[in-house]
Amino acid sequence: MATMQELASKEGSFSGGHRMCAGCPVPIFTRMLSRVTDYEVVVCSATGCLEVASTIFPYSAWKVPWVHTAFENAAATMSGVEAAYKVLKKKGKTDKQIKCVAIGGDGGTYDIGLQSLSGAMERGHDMLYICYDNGAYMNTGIQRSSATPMGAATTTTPVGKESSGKAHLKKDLTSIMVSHDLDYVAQASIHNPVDLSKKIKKGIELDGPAFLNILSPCIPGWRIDPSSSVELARMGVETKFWNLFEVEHGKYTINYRPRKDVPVADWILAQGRFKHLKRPEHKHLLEELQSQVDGQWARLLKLAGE
Ligand SMILES: Cc1ncc(C[n+]2csc(CCOP(=O)(O)OP(=O)(O)O)c2C)c(N)n1
Ligand code: SF4
Ligand SMILES: [Mg+2]
Repeated sequence: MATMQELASKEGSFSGGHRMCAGCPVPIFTRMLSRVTDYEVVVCSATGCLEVASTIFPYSAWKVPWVHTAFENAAATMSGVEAAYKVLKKKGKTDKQIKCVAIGGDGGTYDIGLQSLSGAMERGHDMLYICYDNGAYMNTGIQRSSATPMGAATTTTPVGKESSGKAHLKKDLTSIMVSHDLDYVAQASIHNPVDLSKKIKKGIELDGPAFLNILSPCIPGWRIDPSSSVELARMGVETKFWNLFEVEHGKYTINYRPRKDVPVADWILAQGRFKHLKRPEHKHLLEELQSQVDGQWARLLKLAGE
């Protein structure tokens, strides 16, 4: 694997001048796609912030071939691209070395695109599917998704007399993808470019289906300062809310172990979407979130055979 300096000197797959919010961390990984590999990549994005803000007609921030698809079917669209490439290769009509990458937000992946993703992975298409998980339907005004953490305020889980934010637990999509017995499943975070770039490279270059779930803080959705997105991703990992691991045909490897036990409340209370949890009547929610995080880490250690 090249050093970060070497990677940074290669042409990125994504340019500046896009219209993501200032401080949005999504371009950190979209730039890497062409840098981590010598394959040519074809990218497809489901509707969501990335698609809307990177391809406002007649402009495009993409420097690689890119396909727009509907909200619910990025994986199905990329299945077609991959199948067409295979046929062209078989017929000798191309000698290019191409790899396929489909990208969706959490709404487009955990929720509406899940059947499309599951089908493409089960059929074994040679593609990397990347979910950037910012924990809500951000592009349409911050509605809750099944990836929204419990207790978060969104426009469809507002905080008031009757509600303390989202009442349900975050879906564990990464485990659902592991149960597809894929060649590669991993969790990464935008604050750790070394780990992130290795995982993107692995997922792109292996010959088979791969899934990567990336924690991506959102400035308006998390109600945070534009300068803090990388720090909040780091805190998400340090508090074990979001663990960095990879799974190859069921074999788990933990890629990062926080050195200290940092309470999940430190991460939660640094975000405006959870500010109501500072009130004493919501103490039990913080305790519940901590016990979920503890249980999640204990389960991961067990799965990794420790
Ligand atoms: C079938 C359908 N329903 C609803 C929409 C409206 N829509 C477009 S993007 C979006 C939210 C996307 O959320 P997510 O996938 O999490 O990406 P983010 O905006 O957070 O980047 C919604 C609801 C749509 N385009 N198509
Ligand atoms: S709303 Fe959130 S995910 Fe969308 S561009 Fe802004 S910071 Fe990025
Ligand atoms: Mg989202």
